[in-house]
Amino acid sequence: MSSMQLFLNATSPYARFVRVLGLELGLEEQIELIWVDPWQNDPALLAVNPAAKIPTLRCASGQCLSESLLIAQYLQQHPQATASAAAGSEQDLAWLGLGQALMDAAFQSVIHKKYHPEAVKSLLDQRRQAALQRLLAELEQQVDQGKLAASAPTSSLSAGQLSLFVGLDYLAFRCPELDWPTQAPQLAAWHQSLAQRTSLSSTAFH
Ligand SMILES: N[C@@H](CCC(=O)N[C@@H](CS)C(=O)NCC(=O)O)C(=O)O
Repeated sequence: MSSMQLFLNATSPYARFVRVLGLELGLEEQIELIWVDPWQNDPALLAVNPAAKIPTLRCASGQCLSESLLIAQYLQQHPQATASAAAGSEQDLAWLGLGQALMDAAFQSVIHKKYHPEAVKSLLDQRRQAALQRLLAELEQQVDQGKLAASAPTSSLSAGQLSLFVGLDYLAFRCPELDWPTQAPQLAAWHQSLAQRTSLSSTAFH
């Protein structure tokens, strides 16, 4: 029986990252998925998170956790987690930060455009676009230098690598006009090499 509940929707990069990490940690049976709409003040979500944000994780104790990176830390320390996706190296923390930054820049510009179409050319929007360009350039360089390398389908991926994959996938999903694979072809090859992994293919955005 599931001991935890993950509140999520099908389009949040933060929620998908947590869900994928749970799968990679072998916690699938422990996590019940509760689908909610965070933009509609869903009562089920408000009952576990006054900020009405996903992801939110209700632990077996009833304690409710928010913020994807904190939930990730909790899952990695879960007694039933397999050690494989455990993180904590400096490199992995750095990737987690870059993955979160990709999600933040993409999500904020998308949501801003949706709710304030008149402000699309705002200074904030320009800053997010510039950040996305620099993030892509940095990651392309990391692949070029062999820091970020394709791994065998059976080998474990770190939380940071999962976060990068999800952030890039979100960028392709919500900002197709950016065509990031053309701008960062080696990074695109790295991304493509992971796409068939079950935890990633079974959680694709829709
Ligand atoms: N920093 C948070 C971001 C979570 C977040 O912004 N989630 C969005 C969905 S992608 C949300 O629930 N938004 C609802 C709202 O802001 O009212 C995390 O890492 O979990």
